[in-house]
Amino acid sequence: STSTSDGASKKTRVMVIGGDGYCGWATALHLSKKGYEVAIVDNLIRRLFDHQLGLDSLTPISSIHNRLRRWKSLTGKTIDLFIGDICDFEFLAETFKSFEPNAVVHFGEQRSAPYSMIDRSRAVFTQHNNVIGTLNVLFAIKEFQEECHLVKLGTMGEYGTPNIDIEEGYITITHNGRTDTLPYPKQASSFYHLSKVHDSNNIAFTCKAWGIRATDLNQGVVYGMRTDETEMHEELCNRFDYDGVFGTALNRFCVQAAVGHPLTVYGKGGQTRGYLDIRDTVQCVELAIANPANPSEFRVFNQFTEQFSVNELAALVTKAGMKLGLDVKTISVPNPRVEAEEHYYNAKHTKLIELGLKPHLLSDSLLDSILNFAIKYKDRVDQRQIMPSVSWKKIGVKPKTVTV
Ligand code: NAD
Ligand code: USQ
Repeated sequence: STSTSDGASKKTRVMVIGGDGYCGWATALHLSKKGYEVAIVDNLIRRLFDHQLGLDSLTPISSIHNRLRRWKSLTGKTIDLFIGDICDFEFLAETFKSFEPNAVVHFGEQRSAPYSMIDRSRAVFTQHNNVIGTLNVLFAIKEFQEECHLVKLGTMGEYGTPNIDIEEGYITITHNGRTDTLPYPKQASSFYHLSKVHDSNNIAFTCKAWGIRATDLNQGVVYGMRTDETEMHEELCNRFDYDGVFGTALNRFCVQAAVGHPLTVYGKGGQTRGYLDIRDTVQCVELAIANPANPSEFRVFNQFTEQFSVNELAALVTKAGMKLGLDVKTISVPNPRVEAEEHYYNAKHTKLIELGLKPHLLSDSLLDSILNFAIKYKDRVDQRQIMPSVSWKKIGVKPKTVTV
């Protein structure tokens, strides 16, 4: 019952795990709009992290219940909701038996590298939550829904920053006269990024051993706020993180520029990563679902559209801010992370383009729109949350207290 065209895709049932989060919410709405039957599975723990750490989204976000009621009243479309923890196998098994998904998109993990480096208990939580959650999804597919295609959110950070080109998942190596195509070497640099490596290994093994069909989307850093669906109504508004724990590079710089905080370049600023617009996240996930992996296939796509160094992003935001009359400064913050600050970076990203991805490249008008959004909500910004507070080297076993 999975299929590629918009019309026939109406039968495809997609479970979106982590569908209350930044990428998951935008994707759930996009898939619902496209005619897929969608169910969101989420334990809302991300909203709890915000409370625990004293953080908040730049944008006010409605409860998941109000979000789904608003979606129904605007479009007539129902999105099913299962509130629970995928680490609880009984819960996950019931959602599988009740919803019978043809595809599962798995966004439901603790996704912040700094959060995973706060203290021992957060490091352990991150790896437990992410690795056990994904294992449970694999067991649920095997037991209840063996044709179901797993679309798993991984990260470009699994590869690290090697001094050779990064391939999409696999590299062909000739060694002592023999040649093989092997998983691309992994060099993750936080307990969070490592959890994704562990997931990839578990998924690859179960594809081989059980015949699971899976796509690992090694996503780069996501930026942007609006998608066609989230901008339909303020109650559908997406979250937007700018704090030092959950905020990501470009989104943070736009908020910093809007409130007159200097842009926080860590160390030398040569750290280069793949980036993509959230409108391309939703497009990529739909393409992966519409073109499923074969049984036993462990498919890996590098999901980003352009590469930038942190210094390049700071320069782009400075220029866009000046056009809006903002006085944008940059400071070099001692790097709280352990990472290469000047390095070679050239990562392949052709497989999603081959499936039909039409990228939204970073443009002046997009920067302008994020900056204007940040200006609109600037009274909600807590400037004390901007500087980084988590150090890769100082992590210890003692529970870290949140100082106010
Ligand atoms: P997010 O924190 O906004 O959303 C994650 C959602 O998953 C939250 O709503 C949370 O409550 C839920 N969740 C976490 N653990 C769960 C569990 N055990 N059971 C049920 N629900 C659970 O994160 P995001 O930015 O939307 O990222 C989504 C995925 O995409 C993550 O896997 C992340 O690693 C990946 N990713 C994100 C980015 C980015 O820049 N945001 C970049 C690359 C990859
Ligand atoms: N950085 C700065 N200043 C800042 C914030 C970040 O210089 O204010 C630097 C970091 O040191 C790093 C780079 O920018 O070198 C990216 O950092 P980030 O916080 O934007 O992204 P990262 O920690 O890598 O994590 C984010 C998401 C994660 C996802 C990952 C994709 O939170 O879920 O997996 O992006 S990737 O980077 O490709 O691994």
